[in-house]
Amino acid sequence: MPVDFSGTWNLVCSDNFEGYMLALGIDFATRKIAKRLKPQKVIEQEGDSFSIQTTSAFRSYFVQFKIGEEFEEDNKGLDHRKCKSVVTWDNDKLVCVQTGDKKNRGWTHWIEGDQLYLELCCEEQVCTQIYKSA
Ligand code: VLZ
Repeated sequence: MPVDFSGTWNLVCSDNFEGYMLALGIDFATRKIAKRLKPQKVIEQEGDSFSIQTTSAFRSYFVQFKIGEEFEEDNKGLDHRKCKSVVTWDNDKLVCVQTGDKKNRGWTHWIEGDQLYLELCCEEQVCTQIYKSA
């Protein structure tokens, strides 16, 4: 039985989101607003199918995928760079590799205790976020 990420999750802490946004080339004004946000994630997991809705007061982002199936991401509302993404399991971690103009771009989700973790990577920057069940 794989881990179940399904649920509604609220951000409780975030480290180096600023560095991640800088690596993505997000402008100063947007970063200023974005770093204060407390996004909520609604994750739906059914077998190999996932959807992740990230909502905030400022911008929101939706992604849908199946494990092992490459899909195109537009990163609309974020940096708008298109990339080819694929999500796979690494033991109990959900690992997304986002291939495009930016090196080492991707994210990893895992659960520890009652917390949902998210590591966002771009180039040399790593942002770590922790979410708690709503
Ligand atoms: O999450 O890649 O859960 O897409 C934050 C919106 C969304 C705030 C960040 C506005 C998406 C920021 C992070 C404006 C620059 C992400 C994946 C993993 C699913």
